[in-house]
Amino acid sequence: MSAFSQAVFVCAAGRPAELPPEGPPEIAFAGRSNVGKSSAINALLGRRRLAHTSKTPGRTQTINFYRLRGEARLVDLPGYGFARAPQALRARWGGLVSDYLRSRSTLAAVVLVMDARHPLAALDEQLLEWLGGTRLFALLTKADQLSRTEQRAALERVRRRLSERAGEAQVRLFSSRTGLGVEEVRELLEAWLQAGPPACSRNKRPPVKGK
Ligand SMILES: Nc1nc2c(ncn2[C@@H]2O[C@H](COP(=O)(O)OP(=O)(O)OP(=O)(O)O)[C@@H](O)[C@H]2O)c(=O)[nH]1
Ligand SMILES: [Mg+2]
Repeated sequence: MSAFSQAVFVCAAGRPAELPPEGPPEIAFAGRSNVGKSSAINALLGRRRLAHTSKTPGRTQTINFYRLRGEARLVDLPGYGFARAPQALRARWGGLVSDYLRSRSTLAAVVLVMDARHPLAALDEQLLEWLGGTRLFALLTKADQLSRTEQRAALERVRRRLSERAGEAQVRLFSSRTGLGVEEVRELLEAWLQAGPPACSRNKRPPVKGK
């Protein structure tokens, strides 16, 4: 049976003090607001509404932890770049997310979720740079909105960009709506979880600008 079946919600952290203790390996889903992070988690877990989703950007406001079979966790992060959120809120989410990504020693990989129609936006590039050699999975969501030709072009563009960085990386087209990529992404993430955090890539990250 897949590690992704029968997942359960563990907790939501709105402040660093509310994060659950480090333990099992974690895979965190990061990306701009509204790209489909929470929807991707639901699709991978085979659940419709375990993670809350919304048409309006800024739905996920806490770091939400889901436990898989065998203890590993998927982690749903608040999105970045939500321009209409008040400055104070944006600063709080940004701080919470960057602290988590920077300091979590049990982080096995980051899934960078991007809209396949416009991947590698400025904030995605910033995150990429900042993550250094962290093991990375680029998920090009909403691929159902693109033609085959456009899908191939997006995939190629992101693949080329990721080949320039240090650290292991994968990229796949994905659709929470049609199920495109779901099974394959599950299998690859499961393999990464079994492998645990890579030995030294976490040390390669440069300090965060402005912190
Ligand atoms: N067409 C299409 N729409 C999608 C897909 N995935 C998500 N959506 C839609 O995109 C919107 C945002 O989805 P969410 O999963 O809430 O996005 P999020 O990245 O978690 O957003 P925040 O929590 O605000 O950062 C919703 O209206 C979803 O129905 C997809 O694969 N295809
Ligand atoms: Mg969300």
